[in-house]
Amino acid sequence: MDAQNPMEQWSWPPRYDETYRPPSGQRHWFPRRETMPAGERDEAILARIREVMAYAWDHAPFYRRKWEEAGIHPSAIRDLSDFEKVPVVRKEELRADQAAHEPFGSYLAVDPGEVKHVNGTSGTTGRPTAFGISERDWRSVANAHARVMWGMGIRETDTVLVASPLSLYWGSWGAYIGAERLGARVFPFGAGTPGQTARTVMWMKQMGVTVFYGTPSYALHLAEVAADEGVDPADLGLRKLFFSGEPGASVPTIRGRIEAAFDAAVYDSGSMAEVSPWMHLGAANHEPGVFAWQDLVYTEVCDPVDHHRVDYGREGTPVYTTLERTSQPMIRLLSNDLTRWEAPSADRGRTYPFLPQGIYGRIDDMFTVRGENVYPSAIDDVVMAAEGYGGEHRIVISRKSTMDTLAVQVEHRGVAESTLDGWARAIEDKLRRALGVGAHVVPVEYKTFDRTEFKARRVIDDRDLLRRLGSGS
Ligand code: 8LE
Repeated sequence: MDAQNPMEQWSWPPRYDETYRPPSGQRHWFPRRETMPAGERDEAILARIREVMAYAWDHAPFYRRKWEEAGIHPSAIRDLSDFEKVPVVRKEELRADQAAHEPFGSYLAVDPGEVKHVNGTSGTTGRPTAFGISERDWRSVANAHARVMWGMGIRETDTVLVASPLSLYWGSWGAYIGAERLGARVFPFGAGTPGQTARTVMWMKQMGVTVFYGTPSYALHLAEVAADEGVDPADLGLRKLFFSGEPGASVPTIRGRIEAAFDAAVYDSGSMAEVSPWMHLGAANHEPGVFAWQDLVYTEVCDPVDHHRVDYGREGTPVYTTLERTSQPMIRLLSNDLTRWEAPSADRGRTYPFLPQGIYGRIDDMFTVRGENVYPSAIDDVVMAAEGYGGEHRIVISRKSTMDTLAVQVEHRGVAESTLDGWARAIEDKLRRALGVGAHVVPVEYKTFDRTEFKARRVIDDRDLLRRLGSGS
């Protein structure tokens, strides 16, 4: 342990020794930071939050305006409960602020000349948001990601395939620079162009790829394409796959399908691009779920209405604060995702709060059918476990008179025509038990639906259509 630096390279602004790498057999990149008593770490985090807030107050007019309006000054934050009073930042606010202060918004806290990398939201509708990243932040993210990937057991001897779009998407670049910093070989194949997936399979074999990064949906699609090409995905030689971007790696059925297809270990990861290092959620030993690496991005699982932390054991929405970003610091960014958190426990090998089911959905994607809240990922979990599941499905919510109904169109493969009805009824039974509401299962032919190379969109909400036409309620 470095006596000058009791938390191992913990400073503001962040500064990392770029030559550092632990011995290969060591489990933790920074053992002290990752295993110290959570309470002690929280004290350091509180001091850091005050520094980050003071920095934002001085350098980012967006935050000063917002906090002045709320009557909050950084010096008033005396404990982590005080911090809960700091108003959350919504993505719409960032978008509006960028529109008013082109191109990076008034939450840019460095001189525009210091912005050396631009990424952005990849959404096709609405105004995109630009991420202006300084060289210092780029390096902080690389160091953080190398550290989390190290925790997944990725080593310098690995070849890491980046199999999500290498364009504006921060996810791909974050994985790239993390793997590079770790000293691994990086193979930026990307994803999303026609015919690319079959070529990926070929190149994976040739390059001896050992680690895959992408979305869970894409890994399943890749397995399907490999099989179509006559290659058993388990023979591709992968040791590990790690994911971000959508639920899946902590959804037991999806996780199990990926593990079985590739005969490799699966790790969940991810939060939001705005709070890169997004990989602040790392892996637990071969179990679903993720850690909240609080010393990188301080995560509060909050009540979605009052934005105060919920107790451990409860469900809420993550609110994120970057502790190592200087160019566009995010201070209490509201995710509107859903998760449940558990208290830190030394038994898990890292003393971070733990999210046993990962992030299981977005509040906006949750729908209510006959009074029950339903998450698409809960439906995925049931449907994908069915023997004879063909690889894709669609969830259709529609409105009959005043009642919402739920139907799931499920591809089948290898199910005898005469038994299809029973097959569908059996899935309906399982859905009823898992969701608490009935759903109508409609079997459809294998490959009816398009596969995605990025994030899946499986929900078709007919009620939206009704609303748009003005005939819904
Ligand atoms: C469940 C984290 C990153 C860069 O991979 C990403 O996807 O960031 P992006 O594009 O800003 O999208 C963030 C949203 O994707 C989150 O709010 C959440 O709804 C979803 N998401 C990302 N990672 C996960 C996830 N949902 N599990 C994940 N591991």
